[in-house]
Amino acid sequence: MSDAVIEKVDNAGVVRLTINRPKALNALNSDVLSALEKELVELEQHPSLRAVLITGAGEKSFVAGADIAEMRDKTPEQARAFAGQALRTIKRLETLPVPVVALVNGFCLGGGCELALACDWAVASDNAIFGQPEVLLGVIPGFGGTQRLPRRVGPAMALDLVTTGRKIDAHEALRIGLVNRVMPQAELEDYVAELTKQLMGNGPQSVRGAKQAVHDGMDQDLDSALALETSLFAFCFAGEEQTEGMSAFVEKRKPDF
Ligand code: DAK
Repeated sequence: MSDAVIEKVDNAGVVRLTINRPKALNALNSDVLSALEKELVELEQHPSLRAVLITGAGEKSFVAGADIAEMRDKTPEQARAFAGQALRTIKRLETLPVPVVALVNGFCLGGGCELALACDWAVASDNAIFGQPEVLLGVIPGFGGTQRLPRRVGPAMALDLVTTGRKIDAHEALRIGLVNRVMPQAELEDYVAELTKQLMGNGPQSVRGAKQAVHDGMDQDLDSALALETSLFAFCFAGEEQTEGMSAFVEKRKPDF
């Protein structure tokens, strides 16, 4: 395993992870997944984490999928273990307690699309291409695509994508709700910097609580989810953030979180 497959930059609690295999269009092999999981385990313990950005090295690709050459000769048992490693890693990314933003700067296919689906935000460059082309390779999505894609875009469009394997451009991805924004590639970084600034200006505990309410509530029936929201809402009143936020409003000043 090599740390060279993931670059990490920590800027005041905003951590940027870059998958760094540009020659293979940042395809996910076991080394990349192990390195990514190692970083995520560390981030779970980060004392002042505020947001995580994840992207692919270069201007051509976010992640072009799981590594096909590595997968080709796997037995069913090995395939199960590989999928298990990927699912565990992607779940760690999804359940980080802070917003996770995917900067989708090009190809976002197969396992790459499944990685982006586990992020809270996806901001795509206008040259980005999305798809779940696994059926063209004689398999189905194995990193959560058949489950997270219908939850994100609805079952009809998910079935369209996973059964045809067709690729869609960034604008169609935006239209179906797969991504939050599409930006000209030259403006992607500036937009994400602005987004990060906006997130950092909000109460850190309330941002975490809002994320937790959405994520945990989605897996529950409505009444249970509403009860969860009430608990998390009430919990906000136990800390200093709510006092500062509401006092700032009343005193007509900016809150200092
Ligand atoms: N894996 C390995 N290498 C890849 C790759 C990939 N997914 N995608 C690209 N590369 C490599 C190419 O082989 C090439 O390497 P060299 O020949 O230079 O050594 C280099 O990246 C540049 O790619 P191209 O020369 O092909 O570049 P183009 O611009 O011409 O084409 C492309 C770009 C993205 C359209 C094309 O590379 C492409 O179609 N790539 C494959 C995309 C794809 O099919 N992705 C989905 C992979 S399957 C599981 C079940 C399923 C899965 C996983 C687990 N279990 C149950 C265990 C499946 C997951 C997938 O993601």
